[in-house]
Amino acid sequence: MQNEEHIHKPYHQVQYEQDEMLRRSEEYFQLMNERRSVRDFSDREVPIEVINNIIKTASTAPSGAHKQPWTFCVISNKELKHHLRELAEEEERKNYAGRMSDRWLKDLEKIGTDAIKEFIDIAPWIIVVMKKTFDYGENGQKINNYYVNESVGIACGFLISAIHHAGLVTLTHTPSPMNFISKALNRPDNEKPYLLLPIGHALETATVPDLERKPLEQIAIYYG
Ligand code: IYR
Repeated sequence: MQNEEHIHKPYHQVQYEQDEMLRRSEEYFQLMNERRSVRDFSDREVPIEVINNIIKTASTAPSGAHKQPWTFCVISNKELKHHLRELAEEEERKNYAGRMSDRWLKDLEKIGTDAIKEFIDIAPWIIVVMKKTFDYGENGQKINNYYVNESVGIACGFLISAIHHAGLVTLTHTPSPMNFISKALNRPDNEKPYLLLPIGHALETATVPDLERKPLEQIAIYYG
């Protein structure tokens, strides 16, 4: 649908023959299947240009009414990282010491997490993804956003795949509650913290839990 005010432009799809399509889909699966959430970070530097490209990739995600309701807070300052770590650990200590149910703690045993979040200090970059529940217009009026959780979740997926594609590692950290981040990063009241991701290189000695992914039969249903 289009009217004179909102002109559409031609779209040219990049298309492949079936065998090439199959090869590309297989190759991309193989790449993404190597992705792991990593907790053992090295402090090896990563150029800001790489981080910027990763963020630009995340912002290609579809969003409700193309509002792109996200802000990526990029942090490398050591003092600020340490401040965030201390605040995150304060909440996580309470989570592990009673706010999380026994069943939840049991489910996490195989992952081996605890309240210590050293990676926030060590990883060269922290990105905090903020969701914009609404926007402010030029005259300070509130402007609606739509499907904010879905939109920001999809953008985070793009972000994580771009990080992996660049040969870096990350971790989806959700210190809970996350309100402390808004104050620490001095963000306006229309933004709420969504996800914290340390980004960098894995330590040579890094380990990850020996987990398996569900096979296709368990995750897909086909309707002939
Ligand atoms: N936010 C806590 C606990 C935690 C929860 C889930 I669900 C995980 O998959 C991993 C951890 C933490 O970051 O330790």
